[in-house]
Amino acid sequence: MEPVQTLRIAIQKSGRLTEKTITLLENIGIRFDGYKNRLLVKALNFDVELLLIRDDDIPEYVQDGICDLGVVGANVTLETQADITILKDLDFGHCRLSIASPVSRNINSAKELGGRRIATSYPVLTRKFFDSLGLDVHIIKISGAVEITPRLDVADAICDLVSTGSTLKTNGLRELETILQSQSQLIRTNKPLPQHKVDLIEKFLVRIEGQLLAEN
Ligand code: PRT
Ligand code: ZN
Repeated sequence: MEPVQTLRIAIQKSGRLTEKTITLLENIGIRFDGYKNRLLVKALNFDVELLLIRDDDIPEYVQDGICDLGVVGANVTLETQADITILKDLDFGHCRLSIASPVSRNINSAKELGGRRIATSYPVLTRKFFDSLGLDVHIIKISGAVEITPRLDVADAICDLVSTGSTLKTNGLRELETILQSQSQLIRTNKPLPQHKVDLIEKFLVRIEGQLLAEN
């Protein structure tokens, strides 16, 4: 089979990172002719294409070399434990992964949660954090609406992403501890790439660095 030569970049199909990612790529000079409701989009002016997928799948697609580059939150890359290289922090999609518990429960520290039930979409990172405290907890993996689980008595505390903190507040939860600071990153496959892709990635990196400097 002929090797694929077009530089393929995995980005989030539809979510918080999508628009900012497209804007960044356009700001460094890559032109696209519409990307909504499409899975694979070719650039008009470079030998580049975008694969639009769920953010959770991006690190593994890059790890496996299905895509050469990806734009995804550090929270997702670390949770999937993918073997990739981080090329650049992109300074958007900032958030933190935090432990929170109901205000009504009078828990003041994550250290008080040994033996308790913790609901999260980030079981790997949550387990690592409690292991580092030497605490055993029951981790309940939930894919969405984690913040409601203490009220339903499904969990005693949660580990979830926070940006403004208003979701926690609305749900009567108090942030106890941040276990990870996250932002979007440009990641690269560790699989060997042909020289023209290496050169193109280098060129884009220089432009991204210039763009980030200009924004700050
Ligand atoms: O469909 P797909 O799987 O691609 O999308 P998704 O629903 O998994 O992800 P999406 O689009 O919600 O988020 C994509 C990425 O944005 C995350 O992986 C983070 O890297 C980043 N990000 C930045 C956030 C937030 N800020 C954020 N606030 N992701 C989620 N949230 C949620 C959080 O889970 C909680 O429900 O927003 C709520 C808290 O927000 P505040 O402002 O009330 O604190
Ligand atoms: Zn997701």
